[in-house]
Amino acid sequence: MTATIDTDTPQTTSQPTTHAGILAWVTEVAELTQPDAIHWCTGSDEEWAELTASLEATGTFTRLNPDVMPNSFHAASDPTDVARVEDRTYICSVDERDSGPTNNWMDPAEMKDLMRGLYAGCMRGRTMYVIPFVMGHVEAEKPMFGIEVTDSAYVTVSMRVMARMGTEVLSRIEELEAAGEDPQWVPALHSVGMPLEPGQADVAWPCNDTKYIVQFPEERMIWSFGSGYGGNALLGKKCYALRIASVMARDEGWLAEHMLILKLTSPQGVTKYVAAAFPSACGKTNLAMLKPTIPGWTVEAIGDDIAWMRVGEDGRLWAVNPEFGFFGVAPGTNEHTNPHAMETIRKGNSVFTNVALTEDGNVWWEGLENPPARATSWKGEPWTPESDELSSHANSRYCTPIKQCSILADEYDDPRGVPIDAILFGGRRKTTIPLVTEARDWNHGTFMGATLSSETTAAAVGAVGVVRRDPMAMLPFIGYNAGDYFGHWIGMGKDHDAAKLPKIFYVNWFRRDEDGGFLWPGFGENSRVLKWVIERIDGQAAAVETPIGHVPAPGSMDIDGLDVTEEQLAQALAVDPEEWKAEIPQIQEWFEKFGDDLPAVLWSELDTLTARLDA
Ligand code: GTP
Ligand code: SPV
Ligand code: MN
Repeated sequence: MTATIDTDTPQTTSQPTTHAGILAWVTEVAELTQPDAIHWCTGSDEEWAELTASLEATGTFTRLNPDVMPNSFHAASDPTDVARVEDRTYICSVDERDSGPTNNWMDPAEMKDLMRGLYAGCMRGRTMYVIPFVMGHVEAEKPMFGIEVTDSAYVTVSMRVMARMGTEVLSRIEELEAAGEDPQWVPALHSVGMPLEPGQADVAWPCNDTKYIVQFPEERMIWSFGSGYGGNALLGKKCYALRIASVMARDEGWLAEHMLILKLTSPQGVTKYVAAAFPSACGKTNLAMLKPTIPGWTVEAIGDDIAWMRVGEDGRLWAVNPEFGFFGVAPGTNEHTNPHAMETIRKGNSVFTNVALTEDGNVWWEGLENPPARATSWKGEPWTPESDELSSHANSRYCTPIKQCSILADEYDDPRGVPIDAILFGGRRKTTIPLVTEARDWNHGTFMGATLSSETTAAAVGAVGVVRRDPMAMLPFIGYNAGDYFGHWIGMGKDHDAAKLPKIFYVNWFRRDEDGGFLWPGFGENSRVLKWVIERIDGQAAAVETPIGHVPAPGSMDIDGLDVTEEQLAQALAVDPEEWKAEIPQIQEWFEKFGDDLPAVLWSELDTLTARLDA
C-alpha cells in the first residue's frame, strides 16, 4: 500500500509512493518549505490541462489561438529573470579544489545552512509539485532518475515537455526497488522563493532577487532558489544532465557534454552520426535540425543540447540525448534558418517565454517572417515594427516536445544511442577561427576543445559579445575541476583505441568581413561543411596542413550553387598566422589558471602550435 505523508500540514492531492527514501525526502522538504498542498505529478493530459488552466488563472500563461498554435501558451517572465545566472551558480564540492578555478564554490555545510534559511517557509501559500523524472531512457541499463520538487506550475509543465516524467517513472523506480535493486535518483529541490501570505495575490512570474543554483556533486544533489528560468529551474537539464552527470561520467568513465547529435545520410545512403559542442546560443539547435542545401543529403535530429557518450564494446563512442524536448532560442528562428523547428512548434503543445504576443493570439519574435502591425512585447508593452525596443528578449525561448519533430531519427528511441563518427567544436568568433579545421588526432582535438573561445551571448546574464574561453562549450556546466575534466578527455583517448573514437573538428559559422557581414551564409549551407567532414573521415576530401590543423584544400568543399565568391570562401577558411600568434598568450594565460591540474599533454600541444606558427 502507499504510505501517506503526515497530514497535519499540507494537503496531499494524489498518491505518494511506496519508496521510503523518496517519501522521506519529500516529507523533509515539505516540513522545511511549508507548502499548502503537495501534488505528486502523473504526467497525464488531464494534469497538463489543470496546470495550464491554473497558470492562465494567475496570469502567467496566455493561451494562444488554437487554430494557429494548438494547446500552446505564452509566458512573460519578470524582466530580471531571463537567463542562466552564472554568478549565482555553485559547485559545492566537499573540497574546494574539486570545483576548480572556473566554478563558484562555498563549503557545502555553509551553503546548506544559508539555503535552509532561504527555504524555510518559502512555499507557504503555494502547491509543492513532486516530479519523478528520468534523463535518458527509462529502460536504460542504469536509468538516470531524479525527483524534482518545485513550487512552480510553470516549471512543472515545462519539465513535462523537456523530460520523461510522471507515474511511469515513479513506478519503474518502485519496481526496481521491489526487485532488490537500489535505483539511484537525484534529489532536485527548486523554489521560486516567493511565499504568499494569507490573502496575498500571486504575481504572474514569482521569483526572488536572491538566487542560488547549487550542485552538491558528492551527494548528487541539486538545490535551486529564486529563479523560474529554464536552465536555473528545470533541474533535469543543465544542473543534472550536465553538472551532476559530468561528475558521474568522470567517476564511471564516460562523457556528459553540451552537444547536439545528428544523423547525416549521403546520396549513396551512407549514414554518419555527428555530435557538436557550441556554447549557448551559438547554433546547436539550428545544426541539429539542418535542412541541407546540397542535393541528396539528409539530416535527421537526435538531440539539440546534451549528449551522454560511452565507449561501447566495439570501441566506438555511443551517444544518447537524455532530453525529451527542445528548449530553443526563439529570435532568429524562421522558415529559412530552421524550417524543421518551425514545423515542430506549429504542432502546438508548446510554451513560449519572453516573445511577443500578437493581437490574433499568436507569438512573434525578431527574425520571424511577417511582423505583426501591433503586438504586446515581452515586457507587456504595446509594440509595433517601428518601436525602438525589441519585441522579444534576445534569450526568449520555445519549449516544444521532441517527438513532434518530423525529422527525428528513429534511433532517438534506442537506449544504446548512436556511434559518433565526428565531434565538432565551435564558437562565435568574428576573426581568427576558420570555417572548419580538422584536428590531427584525439589529443589535438582535446586541445581545440579546451581552448575553445566564443563571444558571450544573452543565454547567460551579463555582458554580450565578450570573447571568453568556453572549453568544450562546457564552461558553465563542468561539475568539477576543469583541469581534471581535460584530463578525463585526454584519458578517453588513452584508455581506448583512439582510431575508433570520433575524429575531431573545429568550426566557426560566425567569422566576419571588414564590413561586419558574415563571411559564411550558415544554416542549411552548413551541410557543405558536414559533407567535407564526412569526406575527410572517409579519406576522400583533400586538405592542406596549417599550423592549427587541416583546412579544406582549394576546390575540396562542395560550393556548387552557393552564393559565395571564391574570395569570401578563401577569407572564411584563411589561417592568419599573425591573428593566431595573438591567441597564444591568451591560451597560455587560460592554461595557467589550472596550475598543476592542467594535463601536461595540453602544454605540449600549445608548444607544438607555437612552434608551427613560428616556423
Ligand atoms: P542554446 O539552446 O542556448 O544552447 O543555444 P544553441 O547552441 O542551440 O543555439 P541556436 O541554434 O538556438 O542558435 C542561436 C542563435 O545563433 C540564433 O539566433 C541563430 O539564428 C544563430 N545561428 C545559428 N546557426 C547559425 C549559423 O549557421 N550562422 C549564423 N550567422 N547564425 C546562426
Ligand atoms: C543554454 O543556455 O545553453 C541553454 C538554455 O540551452 S538553458 O536550459 O537555460 O541553459
Ligand atoms: Mn544549451
